[in-house]
Amino acid sequence: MSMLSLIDPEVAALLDKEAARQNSTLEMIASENFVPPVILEAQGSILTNKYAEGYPGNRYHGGCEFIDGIEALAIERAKSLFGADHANVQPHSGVNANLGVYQAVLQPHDTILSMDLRHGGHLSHGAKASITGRFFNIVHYGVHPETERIDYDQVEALALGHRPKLIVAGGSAYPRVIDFARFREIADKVGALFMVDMAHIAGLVAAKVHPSPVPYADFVTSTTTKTLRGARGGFILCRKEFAQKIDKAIFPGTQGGPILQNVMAKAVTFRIAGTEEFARMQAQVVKNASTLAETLSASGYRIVSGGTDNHLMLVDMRPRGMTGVFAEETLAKIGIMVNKNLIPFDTAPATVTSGIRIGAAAVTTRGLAAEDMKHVGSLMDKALTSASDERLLESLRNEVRQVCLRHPLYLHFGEGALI
Ligand code: DSN
Repeated sequence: MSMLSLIDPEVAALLDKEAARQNSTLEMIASENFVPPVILEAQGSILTNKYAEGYPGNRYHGGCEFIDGIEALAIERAKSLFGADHANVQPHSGVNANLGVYQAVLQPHDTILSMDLRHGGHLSHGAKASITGRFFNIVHYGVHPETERIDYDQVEALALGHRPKLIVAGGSAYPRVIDFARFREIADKVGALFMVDMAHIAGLVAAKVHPSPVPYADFVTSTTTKTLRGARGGFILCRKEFAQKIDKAIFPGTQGGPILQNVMAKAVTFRIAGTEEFARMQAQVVKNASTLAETLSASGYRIVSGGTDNHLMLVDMRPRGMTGVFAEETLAKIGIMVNKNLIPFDTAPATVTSGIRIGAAAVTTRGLAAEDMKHVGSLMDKALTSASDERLLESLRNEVRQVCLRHPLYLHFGEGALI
């Protein structure tokens, strides 16, 4: 019997149910993944007992000699993995990392040029509902209506017209490679700073299956979750000249004490992300995503921008007469988890949407290969096509359970079982 079930059976029962849910469903929400057991161990460690405001060698609390060693390892590993001058590994999340950059180099009401959330950007890039949309003057670029790829000419025209202090690239629902060099050129033309939020693609970047933003950006922010498949938290990479400003912007600027068990798990995350097994898995993520996109496209679904270069795709459900919310709910009935998502130029409300976002990272961690993705694509299509046939849905749910049983979580981790 676990300690949790003895001390708090109510919470333990819910945790058991969540474990069963994770085990028996196919997780295809693009931002999710399954961390290696060692990350669970690190995040559940005694470091949660410690305060350590400040940075290695310069703390506001005593007793930090070992904590300093752990944070220094995380910093050095992040720098080495991504080839950066400086790393701050304390942001509690991706949003906190972005706030840290804004705090470091912007004043309230300064102009940020960033990707529209409705075209694949992120809330913390200035969406109205976010604090970032309230404190800064936000100008958005989007994708081209025909190619559905970032319209770099529009980015340039907006930059010339609005003279932003900061240009932001990256997002949470953009399936194509981003031309960081072009962004840098535009930023230089208008004297803007350039930040890339690589949270979704950080694992692909670490594995070199997506171009790195580090040589081009002044600041690169990220989470250590998603494709990087590690600790729950964020980090910032930056050029040497911004190191002090960034550190001050995180502590004391926007955060108090770091969550040290997560800082330790970040150190482990960066170590694992430098291995060949990790790189092979990331290449498989990209292959799995494109195989699924082709499978769905062959069944009459429209893949936004015609395909994917990374771990995710946006599927336009309209050619099959469906909405995003219908697709999300129907797929959940057979145990395939995706999220409804606005597609570029969507006329449906955000609560309905015309599309879904599908990611291949978590199922790849689980050990699914390209052939499995064809199978998953056909299960999806069958469910969506016959959504009112309860008996069919039940048999598809069983098929999904069988796939999950063949790839159990935390027993078999595909190639490189322990990491
Ligand atoms: N924006 C959330 C997502 O991509 O699902 C997480 O940052």
